[in-house]
Amino acid sequence: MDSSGVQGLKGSWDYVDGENFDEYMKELGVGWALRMTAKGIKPRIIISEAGGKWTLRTESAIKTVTYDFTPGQEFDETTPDGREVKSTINFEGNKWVHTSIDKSGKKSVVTRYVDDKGQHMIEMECGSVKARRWYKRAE
Ligand code: A9M
Repeated sequence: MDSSGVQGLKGSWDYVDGENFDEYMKELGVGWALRMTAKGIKPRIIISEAGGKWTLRTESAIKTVTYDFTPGQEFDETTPDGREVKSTINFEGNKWVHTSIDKSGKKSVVTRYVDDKGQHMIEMECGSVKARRWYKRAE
């Protein structure tokens, strides 16, 4: 398997830490109770691909959410907080760039890549707010 670039995101990842995620969720319009819940959990992300169709699954004790996509093709996504958005994921070099627009027109961009420590880095942007979370490969 070619494990360079985006291919290297395949597999299972456990949450390590993050910065500014609460502000990002606020900007998305996520309410207080769900933000508190989200802060308290350490999700596992599982990324797989079969025949060009990719799946990202986020597992936690509270809730598990999954989406399937083909790179470059718009799909309907339900976010972990239950909003319905139109999403497109493009692979750009070693980055996975996920752009979503919700029904009120609010846009968010989530970029994923394997960083120089071998961690799965997630950079999130909504309006002027930026946040990051990073995951390590699950044993
Ligand atoms: C992302 O994948 C970017 C999208 C994050 C959307 C944030 C909405 C959070 C709502 C929380 C709902 C609480 C239920 C728990 C569901 C488990 C999924 C947890 C995702 C935080 C996240 C990377 O590491 N960001």
